[in-house]
Amino acid sequence: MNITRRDFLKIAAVTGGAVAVGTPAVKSVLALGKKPAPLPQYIPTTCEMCFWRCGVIAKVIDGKVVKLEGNPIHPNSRGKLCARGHGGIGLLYDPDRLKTPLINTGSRGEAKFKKASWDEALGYVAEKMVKIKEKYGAESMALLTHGTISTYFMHLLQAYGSPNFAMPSFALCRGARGVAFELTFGEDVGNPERLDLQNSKAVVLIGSHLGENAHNSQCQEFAEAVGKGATLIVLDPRFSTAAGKAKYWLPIRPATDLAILLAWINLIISEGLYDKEYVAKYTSGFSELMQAVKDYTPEWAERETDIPASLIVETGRVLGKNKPHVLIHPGRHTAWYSDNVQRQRAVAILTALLGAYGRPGGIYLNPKKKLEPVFLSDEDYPDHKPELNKGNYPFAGDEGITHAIVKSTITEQPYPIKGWFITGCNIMKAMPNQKETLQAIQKLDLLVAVDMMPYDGVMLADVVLPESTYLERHDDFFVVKERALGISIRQPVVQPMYDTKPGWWIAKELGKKLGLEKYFPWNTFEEFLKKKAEIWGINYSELSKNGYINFPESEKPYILPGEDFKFKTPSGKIELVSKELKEHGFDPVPKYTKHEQPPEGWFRLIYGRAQVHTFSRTTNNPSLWELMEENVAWINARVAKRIGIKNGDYVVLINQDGIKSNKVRAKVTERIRSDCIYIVHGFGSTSKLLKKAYLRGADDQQLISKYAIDPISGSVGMRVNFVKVSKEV
Ligand SMILES: Nc1nc2c(c(=O)[nH]1)N[C@H]1C(S)=C(S)[C@@H](COP(=O)(O)OP(=O)(O)OC[C@H]3O[C@@H](n4cnc5c(=O)[nH]c(N)nc54)[C@H](O)[C@@H]3O)O[C@H]1N2
Ligand SMILES: Nc1nc2c(c(=O)[nH]1)N[C@H]1C(S)=C(S)[C@@H](COP(=O)(O)OP(=O)(O)OC[C@H]3O[C@@H](n4cnc5c(=O)[nH]c(N)nc54)[C@H](O)[C@@H]3O)O[C@H]1N2
Ligand code: SF4
Ligand SMILES: [Mo]
Repeated sequence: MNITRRDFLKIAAVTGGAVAVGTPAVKSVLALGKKPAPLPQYIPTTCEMCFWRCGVIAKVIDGKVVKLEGNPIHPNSRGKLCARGHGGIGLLYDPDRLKTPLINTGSRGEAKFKKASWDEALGYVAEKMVKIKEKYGAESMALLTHGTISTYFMHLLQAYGSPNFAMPSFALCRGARGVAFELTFGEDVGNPERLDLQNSKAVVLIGSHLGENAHNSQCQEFAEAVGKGATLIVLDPRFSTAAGKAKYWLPIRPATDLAILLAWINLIISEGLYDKEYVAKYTSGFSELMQAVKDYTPEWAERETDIPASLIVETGRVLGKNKPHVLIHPGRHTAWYSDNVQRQRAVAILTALLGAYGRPGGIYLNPKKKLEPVFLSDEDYPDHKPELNKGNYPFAGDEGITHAIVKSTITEQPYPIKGWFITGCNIMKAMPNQKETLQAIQKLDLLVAVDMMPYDGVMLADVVLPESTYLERHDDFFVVKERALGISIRQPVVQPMYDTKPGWWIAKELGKKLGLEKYFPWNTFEEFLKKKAEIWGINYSELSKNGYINFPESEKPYILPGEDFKFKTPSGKIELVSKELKEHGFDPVPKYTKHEQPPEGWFRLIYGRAQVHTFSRTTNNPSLWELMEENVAWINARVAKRIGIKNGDYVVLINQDGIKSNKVRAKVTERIRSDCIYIVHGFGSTSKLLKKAYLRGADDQQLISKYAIDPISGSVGMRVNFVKVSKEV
């Protein structure tokens, strides 16, 4: 069902307290002595099945969630949810959920769990944390975290005295893009990305497999752009869902995208196809850029990328012709090779040349309004030793670098790390080189996991603390920058099941046991939210009733014609040539780097998303598992014939380090190049507590035993592993 705005107003009226008990109809049923059917309630909240964070309306009957729908007034959902969003019910009622705190009674990672009370489990953790602080210093506790829960545990960790946290969202996801866009435009493109797809006349997808990557409103706008006839150019070694909609599918040789980007930049400059006025007014470094790219001809790019020069020219001209209404998708998962920032810089430079930043159909601007930060407490954090979570990467982001934490734990340099919290992050699936992760955890005195499900990382913990799902808890407000600034609320739609607790409660109670109660000066999280709403001048009950409110006056999506617009770079201009990179000894204009290609008989392992799953976290979800029980290995049809593999055969993948995957079915297809094998990320769980996901499909991470590092940002290159395929016997 698609709820219209009018329907929603009706729904809001029902949830707003006008529940129909006592109406004549109900009375007459009562008079007959029959129990009235319970009336549904419609409660708005925010999805956490992925990080797009759509507005959800939960239909609840008799304390049970029966349906989840998209909130029509929320710009990320626009009345619709993706399959995973609907699948939130599967998470809530998954029988394999963590139900009580657990303590491992075996050796590290043995998962010999005994049930514990909250008091016992938190007491155990606090005692170990006190010992770590006494012996090594508070900085020796680290946090690997992802999602909303991060807020509370980063706060707790800093109150305790450690700055050492890291999230996969930087080095393993969109960090390189953020750095590249900040260096060029002075700001990242945001999360959700500020893409004006609905007005694009040409769209370039470099990887970005929209449709399989199912970020809700982005996919809706993408479909709108395609429906309105935008020319779609897809660079992907695999014929992705998006490639199926494209006018140009360029099956690029993996690891060579920078070549085509540089050739397009060169072509657009040399043929005068760039936006001359925009470039003159808003950019710096144009002549230096022109010199630096002049040898990157389409013929040279053809040799690198396997894409005919004539097609590179034709598509480059499409971009020039449609400027400025062109969206070169800035990507999201950009942790590909060792030159991620430079590849993303080329995307940013091309966007600038086409005059597409701050223009219709390109990347729209941040809303004008800013909300003052409201912290969980006014207390200052204690002083601490210098952080080690950024490694030695000059442009590492504030979200930290996961592999810097892992390396320091192993080497004890610059100082030892002796405790890890893992909250909302599956360390065995998110981070490459599982052997390294396992080596690191053996050095720890304490490993605590806060999760909802016994996924692989949780099984390694000494103490497991079960969090309530997003449908059972309050969380901090979400500030949405979707054209206008808005705020989305998360609130419980049902009471927490089992002996689970919200993340804020767990952090606060542990804080109390550590003598840090002054950092949690509120009793319930709703009390804090109400205070925050008051400071921000928001009507809390309206927000709670509708799920989302916005500030329409904050919308200023485009640079006005002739406007004296200042970018947030040191020069106030778009930096085609990056002074900051130069100062740090890096190329100020991207230079092409050649990456190793697979030797004869080997294939590059590439990976991506399935429309109905989120990373590893939904593989056991009963509703979504039904839609896709395991992943498959895409193998080129000619290759499969040569090595005697038929569609549907079980195969195993073996990587350059001799690591053998779990068995996985072959998908024999013309829709992938012959030099790579593709699997959907997140499968092949080794947790026996997951009745559905256990050993279903192959785990890409297991095969990613090698990774490259981008020296600029610390962003990881995960597509540098080669595999062989053999039939499972
Ligand atoms: N359904 C669903 N949607 C999601 C998520 C999810 O888990 N499930 N996760 C969300 C998150 S956090 C992220 S970061 C994004 C990730 O999604 P994207 O940002 O779209 O990820 P990419 O790595 O860009 O895209 C994967 C595609 O890259 C192709 N590819 C592999 N190697 C190369 C190469 O060398 N060059 C080119 N041009 N293409 C290549 C693969 O064939 C695949 O089609 O998805 C988001 N959306
Ligand atoms: N090989 C490979 N590695 C990758 C990627 C890839 O495509 N291939 N993708 C990368 C990208 S783009 C990203 S963003 C990261 C994602 O990395 P992660 O976010 O770590 O992804 P998941 O594997 O889904 O693990 C999430 C864990 O958090 C738990 N969880 C989910 N929601 C909640 C919650 O509300 N509360 C609590 N307490 N726990 C929760 C889940 O049960 C699960 O155990 O992985 C990165 N790593
Ligand atoms: S895109 Fe889907 S899973 Fe992600 S927040 Fe929206 S509905 Fe939930
Ligand atoms: Mo990501």
